[in-house]
Amino acid sequence: MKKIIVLVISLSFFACKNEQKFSSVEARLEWWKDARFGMFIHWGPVSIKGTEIGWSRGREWTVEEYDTLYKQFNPVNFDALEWVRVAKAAGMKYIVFTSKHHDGFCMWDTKYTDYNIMNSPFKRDVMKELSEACKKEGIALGFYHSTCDWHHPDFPLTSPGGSVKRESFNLDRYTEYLKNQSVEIIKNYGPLLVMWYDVPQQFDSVRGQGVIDHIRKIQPDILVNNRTGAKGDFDTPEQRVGNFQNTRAWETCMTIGRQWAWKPNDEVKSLEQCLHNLIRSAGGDGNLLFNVGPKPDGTIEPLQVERLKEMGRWLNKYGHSIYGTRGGPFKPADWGVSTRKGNMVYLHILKWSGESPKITIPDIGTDIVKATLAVGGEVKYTKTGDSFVIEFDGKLLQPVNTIVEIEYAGNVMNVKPSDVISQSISYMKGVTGSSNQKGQWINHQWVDLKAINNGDWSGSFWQPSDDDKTPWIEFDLGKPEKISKAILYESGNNVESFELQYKSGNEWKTFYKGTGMGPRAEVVFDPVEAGIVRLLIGSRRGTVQIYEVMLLND
Ligand code: FHN
Repeated sequence: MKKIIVLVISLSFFACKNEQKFSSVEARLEWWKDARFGMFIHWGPVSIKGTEIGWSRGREWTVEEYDTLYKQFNPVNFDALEWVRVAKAAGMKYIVFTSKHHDGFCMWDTKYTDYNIMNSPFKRDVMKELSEACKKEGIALGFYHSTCDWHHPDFPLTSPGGSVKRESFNLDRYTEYLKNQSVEIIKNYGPLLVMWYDVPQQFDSVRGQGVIDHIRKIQPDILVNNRTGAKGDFDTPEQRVGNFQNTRAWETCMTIGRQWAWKPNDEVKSLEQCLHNLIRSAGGDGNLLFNVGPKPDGTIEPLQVERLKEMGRWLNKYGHSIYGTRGGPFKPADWGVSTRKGNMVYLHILKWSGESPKITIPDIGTDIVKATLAVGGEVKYTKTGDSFVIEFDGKLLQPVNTIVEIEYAGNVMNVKPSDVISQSISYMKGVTGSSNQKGQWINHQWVDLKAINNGDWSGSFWQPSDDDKTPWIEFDLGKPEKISKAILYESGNNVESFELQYKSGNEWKTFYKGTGMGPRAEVVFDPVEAGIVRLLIGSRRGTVQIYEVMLLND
């Protein structure tokens, strides 16, 4: 009964709030943080071709071919209400739609250029219809509006990718154009949750802040992200879950498939990957803006709709541990994350290797009153020194996420976030490698050396360069540690042989030889005590991509 009342209040809280004016940016930011989960929509005439929006201009297609696609754009099955209802069914509280991407095409009835949807065969203002549908369904709305514009004659850079400098341009006049259209959008379809700018080529912080100050004259409480050239209100990690940060707001933006705009047969993330990205974002004190790319006829891929509805069904049951929470008080570990609200802390156990979970959490200075599993079932908690050990029967572990609900005697919202012990000794420890030192996106996935031990075993990965003859990655455990098991997560199955070695003096001693790795290789070996351990890749049948290496003492 209590949960239903909470659900009704929260739904009405989110519903009535989205159109209202907030007393300040801070107040609207608190609403946005409570919402935690939004839908990103990348759409435009390029969806006819199924190639990437903006970037395929002057790459897969000539500028002429790309810029005339709108003459064929006629998404007759477009139904704004259907989109909004899919977002709602997914448990999303807001939508951010591409009003204009880097290709400069405008998806609304703008008076500032003819290069807009009203001059396509479709002749309908999809942003007007989306705004009405959001108001009807109580979903907040914002727009993605590209800061750069490779189509506009006044913007200094053009395609491909802004890599070509125009002979003549006028950045100040272009900035006026950007400001004018931003105001037009807010006046036409607002009040809005956010203006989500992107790729601020040529825009420094002064010019960017000028845009923010200008639109705040029209809507003082509007949120603006960090991609105008200026700092804005929140950070935007892309295609990876942001690190724990509760001193400044952040929102991970990520594709449910691989590409931002529609791509035929685009690979859709598993339900586990989708929910883990949301839960890990919330545990890091951030939001998730999850992207769909509608088809050229205006519908969203059925598989993506189904996946989103599956997320919504999970949130119907466990949304209280996400919505209205803040990250912590325990920082992310390799077994999962924590969220908090009032005097409640939710431990989200996303992965546990071994039998029954045994998790040590610091004493946070207020007593534990009760600890239970969200699915029901006893949780034992034992005070040991300045910590509590949380234990329950491994049979109660749930697929995707097992939530331990801890009720404390006092409010826990101002407790300083603290690290907790991870299962893996190598988690977040110092790493060096033979190649792929710096972070980059490969095929829309975040590829970074540090991805090898960041607790993300299905999103970001380490990829040694193909010309690297003997790829290795080395973990500095900080001090000698006893290890007897390793779990290795590979994307695909290209590793044919590998060795685990530890440093003894100036020598490397092999303590395990593997023949193949694959999605999850759990290997045990005679315990070794070591401070420096490395994974050496031997023969391989193609590009090596490794999500995670866990070193454990089981
Ligand atoms: O280039 C864009 C890309 O197409 C997409 O819009 C993402 C979304 O955040 N942002 C840029 C890449 O950083």
